Amino acid sequence: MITLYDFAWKFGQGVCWNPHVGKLRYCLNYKGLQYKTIWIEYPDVKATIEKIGAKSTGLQPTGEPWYTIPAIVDDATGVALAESADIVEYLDNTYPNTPRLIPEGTHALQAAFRDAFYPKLAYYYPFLVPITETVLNPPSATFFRAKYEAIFGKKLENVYPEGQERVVAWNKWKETIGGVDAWMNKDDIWMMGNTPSFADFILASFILSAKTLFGADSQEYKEVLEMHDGRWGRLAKNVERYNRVL
Ligand SMILES: N[C@@H](CCC(=O)N[C@@H](CS)C(=O)NCC(=O)O)C(=O)O
Repeated sequence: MITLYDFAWKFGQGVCWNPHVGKLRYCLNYKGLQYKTIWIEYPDVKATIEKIGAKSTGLQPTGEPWYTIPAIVDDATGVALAESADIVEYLDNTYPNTPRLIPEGTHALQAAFRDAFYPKLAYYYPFLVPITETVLNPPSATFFRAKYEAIFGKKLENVYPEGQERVVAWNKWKETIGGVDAWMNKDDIWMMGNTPSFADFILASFILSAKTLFGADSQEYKEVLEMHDGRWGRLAKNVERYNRVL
């Protein structure tokens, strides 16, 4: 059995709201692998990763190691991993009879996608971060607020752009994510053409988490779905079937 570590939130267990964990959850569901979820709070990530014997995934601005989830432990092999890209490679190699997340021959392209994609989220974070703090349980909310107020250099209440600033900021977000739309053939749903891959699940997790965080009827979610002639709306519809919590 595989154990997946996910973040708890205020609205009960059983909902995957965090885009970073969501992308990996879609991968597990797409492969049809059985797994269970352990829900943890932000301040417990480091201790959890150390306990399972996985590694830090990067460095914090202070130079200290950065511990993140998603993380998995696979009882079948005894392997414990954090860093979704490593987990995905591991799943493809360990469970070769399941659909591949990194299609044969696309390792470098998928890595290049991630490098080019994540910076494009920069204009989205001022929208996403303040709402995220409001869905967390108190210990996580305190941790998350401290971290992002230091990054933004202001109170979280002043991060979401208002009025004309919102129009400008949203247009910048739409323009940058439009770069991904421009990479793709007009009628393709999937980044690799006719098959889903890890790249699609990364992108889709940021779209579908807007539904969970802002709400299905929110302006933010509707605006994301409508971007680029409904491109992300079609992607969301196609990935929704993998948005299940085991
Ligand atoms: N490169 C990592 C990034 C994962 C990531 O950013 N996780 C965040 C989700 S909010 C996290 O665990 N943050 C914990 C923290 O900032 O202390 C992956 O793709 O697995």
